Amino acid sequence: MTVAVSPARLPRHFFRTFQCRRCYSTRPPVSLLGQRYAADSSTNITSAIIDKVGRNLYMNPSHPLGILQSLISSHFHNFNSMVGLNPVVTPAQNFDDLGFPPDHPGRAATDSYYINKDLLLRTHTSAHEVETFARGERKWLLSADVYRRDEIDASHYPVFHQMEGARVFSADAVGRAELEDDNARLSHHLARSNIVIEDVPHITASNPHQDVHDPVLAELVALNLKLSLNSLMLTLFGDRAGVNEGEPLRVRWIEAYFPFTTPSYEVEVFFRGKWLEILGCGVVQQQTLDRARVPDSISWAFGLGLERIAMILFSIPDIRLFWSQDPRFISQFTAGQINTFKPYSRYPACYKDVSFWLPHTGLHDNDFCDLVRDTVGDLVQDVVLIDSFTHPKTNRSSKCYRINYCSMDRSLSNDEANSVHAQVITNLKDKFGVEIR
Ligand code: FA5
Ligand code: MG
Repeated sequence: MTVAVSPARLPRHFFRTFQCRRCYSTRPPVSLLGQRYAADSSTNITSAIIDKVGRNLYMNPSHPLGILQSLISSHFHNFNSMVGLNPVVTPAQNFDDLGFPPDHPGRAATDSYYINKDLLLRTHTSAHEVETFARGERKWLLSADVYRRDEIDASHYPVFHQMEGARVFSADAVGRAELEDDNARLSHHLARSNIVIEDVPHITASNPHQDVHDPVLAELVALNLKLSLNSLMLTLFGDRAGVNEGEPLRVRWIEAYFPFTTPSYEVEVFFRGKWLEILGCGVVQQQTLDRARVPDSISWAFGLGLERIAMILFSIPDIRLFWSQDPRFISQFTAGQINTFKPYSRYPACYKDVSFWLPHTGLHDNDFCDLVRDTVGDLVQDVVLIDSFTHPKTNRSSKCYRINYCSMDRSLSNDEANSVHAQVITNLKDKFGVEIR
């Protein structure tokens, strides 16, 4: 039931949310990589994000992300390695073409950065699968910056980097022979190495092959995917001083689900007492190849997170450091070398809490985090929701977040932390109409 309420009867916080300047004024266009895009009511990209677009950290040969990108490219030396694709994509490229259902949470404004209703920053490198297959690439890698609205802590940053890889085989006797040869070669190489692999069956009722595929061929492709990635894990982590401390490398395969692959898997690596998710992968849904007009073929694909792997390999403790321009960070790395990062100092954490009554429309954690990031940049180390309740009588909801302000490269005075915190509170009131408690 919809009840018409005259504005005069609305509570003050409700009124403010809907009459804020951002909602009714014409929004300024968004400038990105020399292009201007019209903004609309879907626009939620912030200036903190716009500043990061075009930095291309992974293309710098002496940045840890660039060093890792080159190492992976040379492991897959006969794959065509692509870089530099524009991060602005359509929802069709990022979601529809890959079979994401219309109600998938990844599409929501709370999870993705929209430039306007027709364009967003890619949330994964898979957004370029169809166009790359359509160009006729059969063995390819694609490295790029990707963007997601997310929580704030040491392993989450709204911009990170992925590498997509894929290999296409012809779905006939020639493809089958190529697979059998390659699988034998890779198995032989892995059998001689110090690696412990926890596997899952390639194909199960809960992780099925596609009806259009010959089950024997699908099994060979899934095996080739697993062997290719186990071999990459060996190149990256095997026998590397300090990573395994003399223990064999442990890799674990897990059944997964992606709308654009089946069967699908995730790979985890055991590192310093914890299993870390490194990548997602699977046998490409035939509709992707059909859409790219690649007939009579079958393919595997993977997408890996460069920061996650680089944090392990270089012992980088905080994901913000990848963006640091401090010479004490940058000067520690050399093209072609993996060395252990030596932290130059630790600066004291400075915790500030903010408690408020939520606006009538609610407030998503990602909206809160994005506002903090946009207001204070990399001065925020992490944000934790420490309290949340609904008043039993008034039914109003309240949240309390604890923000840890801590710079990566200098000591922050309490006055400075107070002043940035005050700015966060002002912006919170202006943008979302919350009532501070
Ligand atoms: C994907 O993005 C899929 N496109 C991967 C894929 C490609 C599957 C091709 C099948 C075929 P996922 O959201 O799990 O999947 O991300 C892949 C990897 O990116 C993760 O394993 C992780 O290493 C990295 N990653 C994901 N979110 C973050 C984040 N917020 N910060 C840093 N790294 C992240
Ligand atoms: Mg995942």
